[in-house]
Amino acid sequence: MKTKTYAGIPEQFSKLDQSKIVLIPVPYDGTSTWQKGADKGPEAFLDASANMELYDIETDSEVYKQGVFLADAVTQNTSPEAIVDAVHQATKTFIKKNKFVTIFGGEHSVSIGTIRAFNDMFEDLTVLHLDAHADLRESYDGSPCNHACAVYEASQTTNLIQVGIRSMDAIEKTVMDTDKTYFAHQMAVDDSWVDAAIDQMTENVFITLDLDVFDPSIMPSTGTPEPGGLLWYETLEFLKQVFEEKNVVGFDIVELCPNKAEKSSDFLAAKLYYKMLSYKFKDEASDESFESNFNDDNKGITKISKFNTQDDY
Ligand SMILES: [Mn+2]
Repeated sequence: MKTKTYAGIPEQFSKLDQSKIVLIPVPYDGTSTWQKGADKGPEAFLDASANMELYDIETDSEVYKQGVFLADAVTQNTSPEAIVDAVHQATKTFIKKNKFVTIFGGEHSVSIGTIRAFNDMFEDLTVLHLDAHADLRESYDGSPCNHACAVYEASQTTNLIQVGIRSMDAIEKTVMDTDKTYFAHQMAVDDSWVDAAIDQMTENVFITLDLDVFDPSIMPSTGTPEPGGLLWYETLEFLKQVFEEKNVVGFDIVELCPNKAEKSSDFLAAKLYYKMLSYKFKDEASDESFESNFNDDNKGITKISKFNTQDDY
């Protein structure tokens, strides 16, 4: 897959050393239960990204100039446990290099590994989970590393906030914290969820975004589309506010299940990824260096991670 730079950006912005951003593709679809194809997600996403304008009107920025390193894809697929482990290690490796680490799946079980890595590295982590599905099963189909279990571990180890939920099993009620869950049917009639959710976040926020959180009218190409999802601008408004008010430490986007006859979903995913980067770096001129979260413990609580630069990995 790694035959080109992310979005076709010039080589000078794609080298690991100079890049503030790392993108890890994870083409994995081992545990999906209905429509297969999320393993083709990263390729379709990269393809669409290469056909996207790189100037963002809203933020008046060209975030690719911060540097985006396209990492080798994580292709381990011998078992659900093995992929989670490989994603955990790859994610952690790049966080330790002081990069802003992003991951594109693949199905949602890969997020068990990404969340574990960020939770290892950042104090007091909030996981903001956008999804149609609660994904809170402790195990499913014989494995705790199934896509239906994507945020069970996060529910036990982090401050988990769930947004857009409209499908779950009754058993998941025993795990769910309903005070920190924003159901789609309530969000549709009352927009107070935006501020309420942000108020519940700690400073360090990791975002895990399952593309099926969007309404199938704008995002049909997912493994398990559910009616009644979020639309484009309300999602961007929410995300922009999170990036402005919190220290977003990284994010993953999962569950693009591409369909050759329907390219707009691929493009939505590409644009969403680029928007999130644009929000993250909108205040940084391209020649300034990325202020890492690790180097300067005196900057205040927002910039402290558990990571000690003296540690050998
Ligand atoms: Mn989902």
